[in-house]
Amino acid sequence: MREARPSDFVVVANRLPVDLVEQSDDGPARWQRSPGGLVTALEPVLRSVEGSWVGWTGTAGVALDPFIEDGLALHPVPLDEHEVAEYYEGFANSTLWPLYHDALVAPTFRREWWHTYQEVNRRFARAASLAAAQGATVWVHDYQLQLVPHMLRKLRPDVRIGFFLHIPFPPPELFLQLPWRKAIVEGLLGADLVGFHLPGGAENFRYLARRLSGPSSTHLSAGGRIDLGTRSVRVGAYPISIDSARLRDSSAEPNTVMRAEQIRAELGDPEIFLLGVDRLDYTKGIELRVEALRELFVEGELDPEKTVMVQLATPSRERLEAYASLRDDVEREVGRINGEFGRLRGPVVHYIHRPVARDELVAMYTGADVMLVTPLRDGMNLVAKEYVACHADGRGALVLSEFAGAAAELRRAFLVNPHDLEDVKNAILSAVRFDDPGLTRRMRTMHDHVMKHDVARWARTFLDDLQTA
Ligand code: GDG
Repeated sequence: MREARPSDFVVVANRLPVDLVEQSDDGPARWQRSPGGLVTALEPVLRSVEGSWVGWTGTAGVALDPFIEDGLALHPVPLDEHEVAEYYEGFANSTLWPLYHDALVAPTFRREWWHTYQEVNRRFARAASLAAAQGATVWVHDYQLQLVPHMLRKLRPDVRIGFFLHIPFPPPELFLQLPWRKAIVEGLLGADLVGFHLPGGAENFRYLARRLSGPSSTHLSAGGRIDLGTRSVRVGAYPISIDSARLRDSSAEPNTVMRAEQIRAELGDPEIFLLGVDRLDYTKGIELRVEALRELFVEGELDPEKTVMVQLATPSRERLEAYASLRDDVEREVGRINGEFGRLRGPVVHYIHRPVARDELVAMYTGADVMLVTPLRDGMNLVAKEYVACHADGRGALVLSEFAGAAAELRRAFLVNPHDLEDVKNAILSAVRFDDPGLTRRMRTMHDHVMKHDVARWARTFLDDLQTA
């Protein structure tokens, strides 16, 4: 069995791609793979070069030596309770997350959170420097670790560093509110390549780098690179995607098709089956789609006897006040619509506040007539792409917010301004005109796009550009 020795390719992310299932004093720790898109995308690369992954286990107070799990070298970074509260729940999720999502909830600026964020980033940088072999490639992910590129470069000038941001990079007027804006920009400029989902994010970053990192030493060169004098940083847009073929194939499996039909029957065989799938987060616009549906019932535009919506709302960041109060709001709205329009045989909105198994999720995607994706701001939104991948036959329709990164690619969706309730209502009505042959054409065009632009292509493009950066 291989040991966790320095690797030529290292991924650094807040979380390891495994969850700690059980740890007792006398027995060994047991792990379960958490197969997110990132792991799937990077798995071939990680395996071909015996790569490593640096990240937190997800449990406070667990300190473990590097170990191999299912052929992957994992380097756990320990966090104690206090650090989880200040680095993760505090600076990452109560300062950066709201600030980067249009300040939908007021960001909180606290100096002690910032200090802990720096300390934890330093720990990740040190762990990455130990995991990386001479001249290795290190790919750092997301808003929790924006200082790591600079810190790692100081420790290990020999490695090649990529950074990818999974959430939007905000416009300057918002970013400039951040008391530690200069340090964050300099943190990112430690990378050789900084990637965003959209050209707009890359543009925002270039502007801020020029403004905050000193006009004398920093200027833009022709290729959109940021020239720092001694070296240059490449900046670009790399829209993330999903394992499209795998989803398409599982949606076509007989078991999935059967389960999709069964779900429909369990829902009372509605004529219209609408679906929402989100982490329960205030960026996702869950309440507004329930509100739109309620108004369509009130106005008689849709028949509650023939319409059912399922909303999966996976629990998320539950210890934060903004999330607890969002849960109250959503549950009030769901209670209200069901109070007004539900029947003894069942509600009009089935609200599920639990994670659902992957197979069950795919069956829901496959069976739903309309997918509602209405975030107020979203870096990409993989749910939109997952739904489209499950509809090779052209059935189904997607209502998609203009403010999701996915809208830049899925132009044939029913695009809506989620702040405009009438717009959302009209889009839902267009999406349920099942006799319109245009619906099939729209879905097929989007399906083809998602099949071609999958997550493997995303990873390859980023890593190729990093090699030549
Ligand atoms: C961030 C950015 C960007 C959800 N509920 C269940 C479940 N899911 C899966 C979905 C999807 C994933 O979770 C959610 O991904 P999204 O992209 O929609 O949203 P975020 O979690 O906010 O992700 C986002 C992404 O990073 C990648 O860069 O697109 O903009 O915010 O894959 O299927 N999966 C299962 N059960 C559930 O109940 N199994």
